[in-house]
Amino acid sequence: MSNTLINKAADNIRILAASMVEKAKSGHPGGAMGGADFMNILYTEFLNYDPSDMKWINRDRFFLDPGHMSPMLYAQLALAGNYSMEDCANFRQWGSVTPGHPEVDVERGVENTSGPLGQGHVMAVGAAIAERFMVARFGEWMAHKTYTFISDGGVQEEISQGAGRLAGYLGLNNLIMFYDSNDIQLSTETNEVTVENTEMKYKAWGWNVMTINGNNADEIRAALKAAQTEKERPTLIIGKTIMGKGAVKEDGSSYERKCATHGMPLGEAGASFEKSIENLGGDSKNPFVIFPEVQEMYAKRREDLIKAASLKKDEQYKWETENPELAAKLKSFFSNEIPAIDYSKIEHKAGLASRASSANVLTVFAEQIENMVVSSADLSNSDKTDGFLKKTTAFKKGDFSGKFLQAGVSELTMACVMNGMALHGGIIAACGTFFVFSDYMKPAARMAALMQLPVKYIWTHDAFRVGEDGPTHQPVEQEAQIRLLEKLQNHSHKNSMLVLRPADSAETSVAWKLAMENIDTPTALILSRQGIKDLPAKTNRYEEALQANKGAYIVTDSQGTPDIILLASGSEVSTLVAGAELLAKDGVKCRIVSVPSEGLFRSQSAEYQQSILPAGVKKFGMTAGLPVTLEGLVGADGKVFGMPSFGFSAPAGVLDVKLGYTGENVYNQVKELLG
Ligand SMILES: Cc1ncc(C[n+]2csc(CCOP(=O)(O)OP(=O)(O)O)c2C)c(N)n1
Repeated sequence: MSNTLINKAADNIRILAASMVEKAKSGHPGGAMGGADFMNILYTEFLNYDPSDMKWINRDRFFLDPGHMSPMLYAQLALAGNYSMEDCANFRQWGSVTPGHPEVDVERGVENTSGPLGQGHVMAVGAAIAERFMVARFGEWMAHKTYTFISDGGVQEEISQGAGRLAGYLGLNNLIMFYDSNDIQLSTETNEVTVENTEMKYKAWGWNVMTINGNNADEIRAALKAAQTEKERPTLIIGKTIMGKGAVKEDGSSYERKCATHGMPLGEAGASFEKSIENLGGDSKNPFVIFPEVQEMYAKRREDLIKAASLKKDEQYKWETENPELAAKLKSFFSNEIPAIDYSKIEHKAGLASRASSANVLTVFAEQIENMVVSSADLSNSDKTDGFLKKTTAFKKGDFSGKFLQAGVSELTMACVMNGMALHGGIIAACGTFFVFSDYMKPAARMAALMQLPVKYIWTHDAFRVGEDGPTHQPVEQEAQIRLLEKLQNHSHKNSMLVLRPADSAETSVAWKLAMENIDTPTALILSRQGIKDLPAKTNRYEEALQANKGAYIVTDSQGTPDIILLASGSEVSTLVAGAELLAKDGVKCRIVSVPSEGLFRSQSAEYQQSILPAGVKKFGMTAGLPVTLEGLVGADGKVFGMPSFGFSAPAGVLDVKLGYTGENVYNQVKELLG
């Protein structure tokens, strides 16, 4: 293909990107202008997808890491026919399909939401793992590549360490990452913050690394070709690129390689917008244009892609006819079907820790759900995801026949990888660690919530009862923090996360049931380390625990109107039961309410909420988290007994007594409240 035309198309991307930012009066033109050459070659010569069926499961994936380079992606996808010139002109405007940072929109070719640097390329690692998982089950005909684009910021983010290590360890030769190395970042040049030899770093992790001129079409093409043939390792193409390529000042002199063009319109940054557009061959009065010859080239590419995809699909149909059972399985993997598990049949011994009852459920999942992948950040025997692992094997280079990912000690990487698997599709993704380390995962959990990905978090060791490990390991404020995502709505007007802290084994089975049924948002399960006395059952504890699907329900009730309603989540519910026994001896009528999810409870009808927590009856809440965790539910005339401080290192039983998490203290607190 003629490089004159190719370079003209890249200039077209530069023109559109710079014009979007100029018109919006905000955004990031410089990086986009430098990265345009790679994007253009990737989309015209390498990326396989079906423009007439953007959700085709076997498409190559492209994950952008630096979301601030959205103008580059939109301009690229505009050439490919997925955005109109009007869409480009409406960049960053209310209601436009071209938001400031890309928001997942597969129909238009946006595979992931990006913005927090570092996360995008880790999602690509997750997608690449998902692809290997599928190929291991259905065959090489399903193979596709996962491309990702990273910038200096993404390489500097700590999370890239986890992704680099994992992709190297797993030998993800299907992963090809382009590093837009323009040596410029937001407030400094890279040499003011690092002397790193990035090439050596990735080589040390087992990557295939090439360094090229990232603005040279032939070099990009050659590097991508070489990457296609790599059999053992993920590939990193370090493309040395020119920030603000093509930008000039009023007098026509170069305004390339300037920090200023990173994050503001060219005109504001010190360049001349008009002269730059003209320098790139555009019309500054009418810049939102695709050159006819570029349009023609992309139209041809579109046709070729549709033809190639149709041949691949023929291959798929042939395979489906020859393998009807596997074909049905493949369809079910990608259909978001809720696995048919009989949760009532899952047996738990009496008095289990909820992490242990979770392990019982996970064992059944491992046996019955073929497309569930569970991961742990090196705590599988503590967070009890080993209940799953013991029925399968962990992924390793060349062997993706199992269903477990040993993520190593890298919680944020793990959470991002799970997002990538969920985005790829075909996989039910779950991951575990200690609840206190949810802090390390929060940025990815937030992105899962924003992208509405049904990732499941298994957060164990839910309170100070981790005991001797001390305050570093004792979550206090974490529950209040994560429940804020239950209050934050996603763009589908639903709670952006479901957070469940089950009170005993039966409720843990139910919590897992709810988690699996929730295919619209992420779900967090907050589980205990210590054994919990099972809650009293009227007839069948599991059947009664099913009421957890309303977020809160009555575990035991008084005859007639209660004097007090006791409410809690998790293991504190059983402490309330002990307290209520003492109160009953004094004739105090108690209702006990388990609230595994305040968010879910508040989504119920006002009548239901009123029937469980009626106004006019005093309420006492107990939580091992901050009091604020329950304050919204007990109301102004109620009281919450919670943890007002960091925890302490001591045996769990001692802490219960010292900190007041006993039936006796429930008795005392309630007596005081009732006056
Ligand atoms: C986690 C995170 N921290 C900070 C930022 C703010 N930020 C956006 S772009 C940027 C600089 C990135 O530089 P580089 O990746 O080299 O992009 P370029 O200058 O080439 O456009 C920063 C600090 C962010 N988006 N994400």
